[in-house]
Amino acid sequence: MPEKNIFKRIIDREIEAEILFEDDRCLVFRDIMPQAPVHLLVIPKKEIPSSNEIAEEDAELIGHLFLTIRRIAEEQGVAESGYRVVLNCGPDATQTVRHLHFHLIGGRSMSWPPG
Ligand code: DGP
Repeated sequence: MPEKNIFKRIIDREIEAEILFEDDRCLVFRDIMPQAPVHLLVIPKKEIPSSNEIAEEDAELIGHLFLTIRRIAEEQGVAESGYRVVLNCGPDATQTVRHLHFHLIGGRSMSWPPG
């Protein structure tokens, strides 16, 4: 049996995380290494390793994740001030966890381009 990745273990409550929202399709929790006052991870419960593996059948799920991001951004008070949604895919983008996730980052001003 392949080893569960860390986010699957959070979904299955095998390791702790500060969970802000959950429904049947997704989970939102605080990043353990926050880069801003608001730094959340929005993940599907479905095990999709990266954006390279998103399938046609996942289109509605991805839309649901973005609607969740919009709602959580409002709840966190960053919808007006602004926030960044980051998806790291693969080694050049420093993806470290092979479970699709969107970083929702806000609460401070940011620069562009990213490092
Ligand atoms: P990346 O794969 O580079 O897009 O980033 C993965 C993020 O996941 C990174 O910002 C740190 C976070 N992270 C890694 N392990 C854990 C964990 O066990 N708990 C939580 N809450 N976050 C984690």
